[in-house]
Amino acid sequence: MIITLTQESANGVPKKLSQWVHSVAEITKPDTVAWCDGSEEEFSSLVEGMSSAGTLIKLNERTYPNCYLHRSDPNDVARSEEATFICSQDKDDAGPTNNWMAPDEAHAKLRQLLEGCMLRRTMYVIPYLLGPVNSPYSQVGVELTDSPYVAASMEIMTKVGHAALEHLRNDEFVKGLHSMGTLDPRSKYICHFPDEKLIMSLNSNYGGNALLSKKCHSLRLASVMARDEGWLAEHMLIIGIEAPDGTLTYVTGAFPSASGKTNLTMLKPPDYMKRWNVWAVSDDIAWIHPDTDGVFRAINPESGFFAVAPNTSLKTNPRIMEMVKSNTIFTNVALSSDQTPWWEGMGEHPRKLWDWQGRVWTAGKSPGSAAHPNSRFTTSIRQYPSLSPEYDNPNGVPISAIIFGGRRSELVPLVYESFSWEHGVLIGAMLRVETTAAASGEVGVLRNDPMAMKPFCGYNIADYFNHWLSFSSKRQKVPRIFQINPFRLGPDGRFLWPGYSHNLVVLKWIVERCRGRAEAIETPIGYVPTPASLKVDGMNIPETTVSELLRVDNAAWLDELESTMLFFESLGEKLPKTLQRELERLIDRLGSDTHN
Ligand code: GTP
Ligand code: SPV
Ligand code: MN
Repeated sequence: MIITLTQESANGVPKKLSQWVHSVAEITKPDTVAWCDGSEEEFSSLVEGMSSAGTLIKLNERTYPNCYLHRSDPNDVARSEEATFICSQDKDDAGPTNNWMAPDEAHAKLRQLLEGCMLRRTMYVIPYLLGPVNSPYSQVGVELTDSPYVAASMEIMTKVGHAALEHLRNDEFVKGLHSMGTLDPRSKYICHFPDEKLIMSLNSNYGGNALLSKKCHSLRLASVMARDEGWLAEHMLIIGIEAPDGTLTYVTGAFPSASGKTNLTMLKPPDYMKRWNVWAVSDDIAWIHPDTDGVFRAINPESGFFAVAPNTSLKTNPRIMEMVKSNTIFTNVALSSDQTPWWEGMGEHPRKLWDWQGRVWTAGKSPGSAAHPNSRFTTSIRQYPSLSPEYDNPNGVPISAIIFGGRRSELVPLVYESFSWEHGVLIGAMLRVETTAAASGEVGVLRNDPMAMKPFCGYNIADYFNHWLSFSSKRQKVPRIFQINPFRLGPDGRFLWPGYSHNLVVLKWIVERCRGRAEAIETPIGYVPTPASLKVDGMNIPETTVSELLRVDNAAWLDELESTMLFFESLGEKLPKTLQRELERLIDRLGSDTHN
């Protein structure tokens, strides 16, 4: 239940927190201050309030019980990288891949916009815990927001209320202040103050800009803490892969936004691999700490999914379809006349359909897609049928492999393994992939997105590479590093690899490499599977397609490395020498290889 701040409810709340809440309320001037406890009653009252206000549409209670549709402002549908700032004291700490604003300037600018921005609104106080209860790796944040959509979403995405306040007794907390403001895109700011552990986000109500626990806290601020404290905060999925003999291999995967993390996490084995399974730990973020034995242990800071809807279907991902059938908030999907959600790639479209902006939509006639390409669903991780029993383990899961990936219609083979940790760090650092609809801007343009962290690293990316290199096989049991690419296109413009559930074939090869069992060919770029080692009985794919998917084109790689060199040059003096040396070695290997 939402309770207005009284002396009683403030009991048990550290003074530091209540003082901050009061000081913000004095500036933003909400009608009411409501402390959220994360209960079901509270969630119901939030969604009922939005339904009466018309900002949420209740879906068909019979087919989609407790599900809702939210339509956002048409100009507020994706992350806004151009409005995202790192406000470190020193500009160089933000580095060449981030926007920077001086902290004083940012405070002054935002202070003006905050004045009275919550007039006639409720300010929700959302204490949230990231990570398992009683884990040394977990963290607390508090988000203040005037958006009931954000409050309800936070209750799905994090552990709100008691668990957070308990953890807060002996820990610091990250402060997040969010206001929808006027949603004026010209005054949109998502500002991060690493020195103050503070986030301020104004004039957007979109997930990645407004759910401050997610990219702002768990990645941008956490990456700075991770650098200072010797761990990693990464844009990575975490899964446990179960082999037929019952052994579990945990791997993480860093792929840029809208590039397959959720789908790999929720993979249902194809019929020909029924004795394998994939257990989900995280679909978007991993906090990885080397333990005292040097083992990399990963936790999921989040408790829910905020994931891409289009192209999810019973064919591509039945486990997701099952999961989103109840207790889910959909954002910017299309709606049929029987109040069920619909999106492109789900299957045949219903006869009558409203698009994501609520306009009647007719296939072949209406412009654009019915669902927004970045339409999403928000669902609790507890709803997921193949959730790893280790999801809540306070010590995390031990990681054997790290996979880098992303959309590359050419060049990058289906899968290969690095020669060493340092070579693997180079593979991550030179990740160059096609942009997607998850961020505003053009789609399908190649850009450097090192470790899938270009939009999320809260400090200088060259220092970040150095931080990765500070882990080494001499001191830690570092995971093996792989790159995958299920997005290679054939001459007809179609995907060469069927992807989705079939990606388990690739995961199987990775697991078997970790267990010293799978064969590989040494190529200049790394270890590539022999076609035989990738073959799984029952998978129907022509041998010629497999050879094409595994082909390494030396000349094309040399071209690619030209652009890597330019990217590395743009990072200036701080670029680690080790990385430069690894790049030169790769160029030498490609130049002296006569096979291709
Ligand atoms: P964020 O939530 O933005 O970080 O994205 P993500 O990396 O979790 O991406 P997600 O799994 O949601 O996939 C994004 C889009 O790619 C969806 O439309 C998927 O259906 C599609 N997709 C995922 N895996 C595959 C695959 O193996 N092959 C193909 N062709 N498409 C895929
Ligand atoms: C991404 O863009 O990588 C996402 C969605 O996971 S958001 O939380 O909006 O950033
Ligand atoms: Mn993401």
